[in-house]
Amino acid sequence: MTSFSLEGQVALVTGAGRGIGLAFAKALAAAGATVYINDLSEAVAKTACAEIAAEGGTARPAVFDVTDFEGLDAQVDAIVAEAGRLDILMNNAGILIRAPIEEHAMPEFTRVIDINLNAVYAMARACARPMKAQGRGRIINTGSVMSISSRPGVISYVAAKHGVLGLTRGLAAELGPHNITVNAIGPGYILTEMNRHVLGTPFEKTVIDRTPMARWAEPEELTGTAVFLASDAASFVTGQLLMVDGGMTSNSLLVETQNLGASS
Ligand code: NAP
Ligand code: GCO
Repeated sequence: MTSFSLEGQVALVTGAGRGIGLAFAKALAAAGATVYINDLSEAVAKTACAEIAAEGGTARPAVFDVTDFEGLDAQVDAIVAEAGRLDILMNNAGILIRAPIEEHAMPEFTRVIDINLNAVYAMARACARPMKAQGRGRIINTGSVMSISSRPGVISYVAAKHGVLGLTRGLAAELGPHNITVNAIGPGYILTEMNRHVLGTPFEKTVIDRTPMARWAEPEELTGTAVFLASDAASFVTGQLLMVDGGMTSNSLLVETQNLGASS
């Protein structure tokens, strides 16, 4: 069995009905895990399960709102009762609101923080229980370039994703003695529903100009990092944020201009 194999393991991916979460779920299933697909919609979750089954994988729906904080223990217990274990949690569910601060009132700010940060903690806390009993676990949080940088118009998202980095480090410290690793993946700009509204606007090229690889990425380009962190190959990796951003956060200038002066 290769150290990248997830055979015999059980994973829960939140927000896995589409986009990055669905790509994560498909990759974990392809590596051998039984994957529980969390989404708000039963129909969406079941469709995702059918797609994974069609690819030869095993997936089950897990329909709940990650902000139902009081109900999460029961949701996790139901998965463990059915599957017998829970090895991997991918905290992926998230939303984004793009608005200037004047239009970014507390209800909007709080909703983003609840889903993108508070639910990450609540899910980790609920899943750490069976992982501690098993003596092993993997928690992988979806961060962002906005975990270590910012831009105008997404203030609640920036706050939440910076918080995800802190949670990742804090949970790694708390859970390391229990052989539970906690890491985050920091995607760059990915072609999903979350960004549908900005594609075809000048913002699309703005991103390209600041990305050394000069393009947006597909969700599937994040999945190798997810399988690595979930597998035994990453048994001593914890508390880390792995950026998968085409070089954006390691680059300070507009790509189209940063080569100027190279010949001097
Ligand atoms: P997406 O296509 O909008 O998918 C978000 C998923 O989260 C959907 O399946 C959605 O369910 C689910 N979700 C939202 N609120 C939920 C809740 N309260 N309970 C359970 N599920 C909930 O977005 P995405 O681009 O795949 O983003 C996934 C994650 O990656 C997010 O954490 C996002 O911040 C992060 N990220 C995205 C990018 C990017 O460029 N796209 C870059 C960096 C990080 P429904 O389908 O039912 O709405
Ligand atoms: C935005 C984008 C980003 C990406 C992602 C970048 O409007 O700036 O949606 O926030 O979703 O988080 O890593």
